[in-house]
Amino acid sequence: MLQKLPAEPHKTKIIQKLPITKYDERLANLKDVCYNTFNLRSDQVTFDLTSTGTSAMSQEQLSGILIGDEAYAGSRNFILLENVVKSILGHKRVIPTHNMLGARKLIARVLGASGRVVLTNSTLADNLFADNGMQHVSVKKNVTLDKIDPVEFAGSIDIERLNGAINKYKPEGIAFMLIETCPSSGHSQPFSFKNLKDVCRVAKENKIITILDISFIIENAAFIINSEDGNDKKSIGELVREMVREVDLTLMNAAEDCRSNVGGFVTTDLDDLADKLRNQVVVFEGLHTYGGMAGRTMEVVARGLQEMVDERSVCWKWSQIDYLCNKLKENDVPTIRGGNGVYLPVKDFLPQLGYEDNPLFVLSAALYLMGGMRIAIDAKYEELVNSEKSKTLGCEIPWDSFTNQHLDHFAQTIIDLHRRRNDVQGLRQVSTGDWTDELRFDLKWGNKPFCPAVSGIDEYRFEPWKVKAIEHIGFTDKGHRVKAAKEAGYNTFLLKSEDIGIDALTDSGTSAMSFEQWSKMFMAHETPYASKDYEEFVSTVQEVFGYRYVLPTHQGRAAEHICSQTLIKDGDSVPGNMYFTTTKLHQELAGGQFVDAIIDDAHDPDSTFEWKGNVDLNKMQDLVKRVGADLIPYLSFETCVNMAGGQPASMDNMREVYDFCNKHGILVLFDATRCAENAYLIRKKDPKYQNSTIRDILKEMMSYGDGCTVSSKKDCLVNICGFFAVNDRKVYEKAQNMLRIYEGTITTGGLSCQDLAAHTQGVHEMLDYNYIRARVEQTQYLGYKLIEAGIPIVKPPGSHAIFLNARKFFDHLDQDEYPAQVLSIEIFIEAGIRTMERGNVSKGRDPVTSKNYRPNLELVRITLPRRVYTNSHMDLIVDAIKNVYKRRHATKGLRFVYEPKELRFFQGRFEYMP
Ligand code: P61
Repeated sequence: MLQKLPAEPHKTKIIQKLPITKYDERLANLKDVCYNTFNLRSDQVTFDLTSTGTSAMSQEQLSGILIGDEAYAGSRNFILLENVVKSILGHKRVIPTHNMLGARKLIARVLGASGRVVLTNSTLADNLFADNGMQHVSVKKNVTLDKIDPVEFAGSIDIERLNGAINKYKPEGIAFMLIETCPSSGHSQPFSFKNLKDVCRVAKENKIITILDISFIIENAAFIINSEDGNDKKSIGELVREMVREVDLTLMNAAEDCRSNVGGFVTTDLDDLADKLRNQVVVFEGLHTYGGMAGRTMEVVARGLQEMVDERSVCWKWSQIDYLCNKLKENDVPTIRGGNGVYLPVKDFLPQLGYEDNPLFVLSAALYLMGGMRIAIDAKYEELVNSEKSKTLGCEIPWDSFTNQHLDHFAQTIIDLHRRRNDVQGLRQVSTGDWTDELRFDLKWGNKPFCPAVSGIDEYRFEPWKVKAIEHIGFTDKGHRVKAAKEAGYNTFLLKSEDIGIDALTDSGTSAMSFEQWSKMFMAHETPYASKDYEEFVSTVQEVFGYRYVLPTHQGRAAEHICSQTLIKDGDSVPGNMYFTTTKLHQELAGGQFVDAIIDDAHDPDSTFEWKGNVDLNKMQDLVKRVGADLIPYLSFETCVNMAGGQPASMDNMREVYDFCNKHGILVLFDATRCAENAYLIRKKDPKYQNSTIRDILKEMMSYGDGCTVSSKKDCLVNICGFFAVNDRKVYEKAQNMLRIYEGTITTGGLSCQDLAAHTQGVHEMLDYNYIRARVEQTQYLGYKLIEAGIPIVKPPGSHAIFLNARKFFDHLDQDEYPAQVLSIEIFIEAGIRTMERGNVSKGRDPVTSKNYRPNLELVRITLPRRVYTNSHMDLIVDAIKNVYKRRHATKGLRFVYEPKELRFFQGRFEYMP
């Protein structure tokens, strides 16, 4: 049996922004294309629900794009494809083609002949075969729509019909037999393995060539493993080979299960046939070693073929379709579960519409109008209406590109439409055409709305991006993790990333970049000197942050080094709203002393004050009184304070603090590392800003300061980079010198131009309201779920991380038994989730007394990378912590077995107390 997975067995590597539209725009778009969704432009469509060429690739596959050997003959990519076909499918010969039609064309030329028939389980005639004079004869088992679900193996061939057809047309009159895996013309229903064997036996007896269309072999195999007796112990890989062994040839649309955007091939062990097919390739496709595919496409296809039998990714697609299907069924929506998605029976869905109302097109247009989804209808019209395909509309789910939040949106749209189905009116055809893409419609009743607007449907609650590339994540069993934890000395910093499932150690440099960022990187011109990329970097930061002078640095601490050395002199005091390790260190290295000026609430994990990042003006006043404003070069004002739990400061506080500092000649320098998150929380919590853009809020925030340091590895959505920006020319000039000495040229800060280009795009993306909402709300989602489960956390939930209160969690442990360290390792052992200790271990020992500092906050930080994990992963984290909480009193403390003097949390090793 395939295992049900609660969350993706991968993380997101690259995202692409989804075009998001409003009801009125969609209505206008529909009118423009005469209600035929095929003709909507991709930038008008939020969700293209076709699996063809739309799946996310693995990062290994994607990198294949750069490994194309574009040799005309005998390329390395082709050799790889041959080898992978041998190992995955078991066939020794492969004939590459530009896509599925290319493969069918070769077959038609080699095996077809005018007047012969094609016996098949497809109900839709193949236009290419028809064009070559062949007749389509469906011998599929007859199963009525209401009987398909659960698993009737309705894609099987009816042996009696098959024998009847062979008798009628005689083996000589039959070109070949084509068996499609989960045919889309039959609601993506599988055939059984037994049926495949029976059919191939009959074909062999009659000397009829058998061809298996393996475009959806994984879905078909998954059905067999899950529902056909005697197959539940097989792996997907085994079954795929066994299925292929039954037939003479396979043909593949590589834009489906291979998860390429394009490409195809034919495989066989029959040398004669292979040679004939190769001879046709040169006529129609290209050369026999590339077949009309770019070398890079062959690489992507080969890697995709190799990966397609990966059990966990199959389990995830299976779980996702079950998830969507169950949601619909629970809400009484007529639904058929297909291998490749869910299929909506049109008659049951819109019973009031007759054939002349074009209900299939109505349903497609209505789903676009209601939820921005496109399920285009792409066929020869005459053939379509005579096939089973016209009876359902298939919402195909591509591999890995949508999250369960997207699926929730699909379900909600379909459910809402179904509830209001009686208000939906028909479409009348206003132009004829042979092909569905040519058809045009108008409303049947011109004055009545086509289908109702649903209030709230435009309030999107899903990630405003789709997944373009994924990275597989380590999955291990508990036994393995117990061993790994021991080997790592019970320190999460010492764990290997391959042992980690969900890595919530940090949000620093761990973001998924967008395709747009990658494309900007590729367009950069490398130089250590002045460049366009540098100029754009500077002008974007100037425009967004509002400061006059900008210096790129390789990351945050480099900016802090320069800023501190430029502004602080020996004996200065530097107030800040809570310390951060690197910030404080650089202040001290420059001769300053850090003074905590955050409000007291920030130190109380149970205070639910919503601006726990605020600076306490009384503390500032006291400091000025105590040391004098002359010895305070600047206030370091952090946005969404990391160590306080990702807590924001209010706009009012920023304004008041700036006024105060101005009066005393003290500069305000923001640590604007998490400034977009702070801006979002201002918009959310302060009614004065609820209609403002993130860009405007951020600009106003920064106007209450004289400059900033930023680690761009957080909000700016890059894996590396930082900057220092100021208004004062003298400070800038001094800082430039530091940059030249310590970092790189003044125009790169030691970065590549690619990094600068990715940053420019990242800054624009962080200001996108839909993005930043999804980002912060994911953290909030995790926080409130934990609170609901009674888990003690720092309240209120912040922006980038949730902090568990380990002291309360393990109330039976003394702080010198390092409860936060215990909790972080227990969460790893429970579910492979990596978090960070922020308590007694991190704080260290008092050098005078040698005693642990025993800080007030004994916390574990669960930090969420941006755009990387989904809410399904969040649910997994919650479940894991709940389990650790249940057994908390049986959990023992830790003690050091190796304790470094400096920053002991990084390298320290522990053992459990006896
Ligand atoms: C983090 F355990 N933060 O949160 P750099 N300012 C602020 C930060 O959060 C920050 C930096 C400056 C990290 C990485 C980290 O002891 C640690 O680009 C508000 O990392 O140089 C970094 O920016 C420094 C984690 C840093 C640590 C130091 O995970």
